[in-house]
Amino acid sequence: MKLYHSPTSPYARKVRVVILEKALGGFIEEIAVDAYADPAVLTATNPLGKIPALVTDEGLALFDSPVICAYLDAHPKAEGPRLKPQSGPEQWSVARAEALGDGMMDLGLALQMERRKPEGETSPTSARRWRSQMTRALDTLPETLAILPQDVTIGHFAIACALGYLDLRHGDMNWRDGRGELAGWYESIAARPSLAATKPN
Ligand SMILES: N[C@@H](CCC(=O)N[C@@H](CS)C(=O)NCC(=O)O)C(=O)O
Repeated sequence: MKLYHSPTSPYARKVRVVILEKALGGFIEEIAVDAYADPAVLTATNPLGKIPALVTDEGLALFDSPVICAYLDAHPKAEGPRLKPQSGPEQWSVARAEALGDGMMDLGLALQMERRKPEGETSPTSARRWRSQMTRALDTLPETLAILPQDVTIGHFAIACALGYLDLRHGDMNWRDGRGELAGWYESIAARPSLAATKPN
């Protein structure tokens, strides 16, 4: 398999965490690309031109990190317990947590892209709205985490990768302020080898 990624993409980090958690590293070649330069190898794989994108051994190109994570979680060579529960109420609390983490990545990325825009093309109104959506999402994380299963899931990892992206790009948001419990949770999950090995710098 081949994974197109970038070391700073939070979505790609989530996939790389799953690869490590499921001991699939030996079966996947990780290829770093700059998605914003539209390299032919990426656009031929993902017409949307986004990373992460995975090419399976059968030659099927998969994209959108939740799809890739689900594929890897169910891979016949994957080790360890499923990161996406397949039934019961946990199936939906985990799916919801992954969607929330991914949505926070979307907001963080939109804010970062906004910064790169030339003067005159930015929208302070949109940026304000994205920041307030991010604050609201951060404030609901304790209750989101409280209904997740005890064992780690893709929901835990999506949220951890979203918080890691805030540390990387949006330190000025000071997300830990007034959120001691969440900061403590993050500190402990960030120490897992899969998250430590994929920490962007
Ligand atoms: N929903 C997608 C989002 C992927 C995404 O937006 N990746 C960014 C990098 S962090 C990208 O490739 N952007 C390139 C572009 O939008 O042109 C996922 O979960 O994989």
